[in-house]
Amino acid sequence: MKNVFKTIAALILIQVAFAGFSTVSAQNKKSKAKDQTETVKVWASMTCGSCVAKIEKNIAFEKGVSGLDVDLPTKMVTITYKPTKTSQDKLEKAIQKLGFKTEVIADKK
Ligand code: 9UX
Repeated sequence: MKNVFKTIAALILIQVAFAGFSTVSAQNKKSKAKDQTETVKVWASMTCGSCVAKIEKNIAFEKGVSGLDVDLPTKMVTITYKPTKTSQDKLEKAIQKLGFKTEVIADKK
């Protein structure tokens, strides 16, 4: 009879452990989706170092931006962002608002 209780206790423990594991998995999936990032390349009509600084100082603090690279020779602004927080369109418009002409450059495949 004692063994029956032991078995039941063991089954309950397994059940609790599995429920906990499922919860952790679900949370991992959720946070992964939330941390998901995308990259967009935007050509911007930058002509001097101050243009670069202007973009760096402003776009880096745009909502949803997690990474930024500004290259003057190629006039390319490469932005890593969270698509849950912002969009290519919003980021391009944010650059235009600083006074630049822009063009989103599609990735070569
Ligand atoms: Mo340089 Mo750019 O004199 O927005 S700052 S051209």
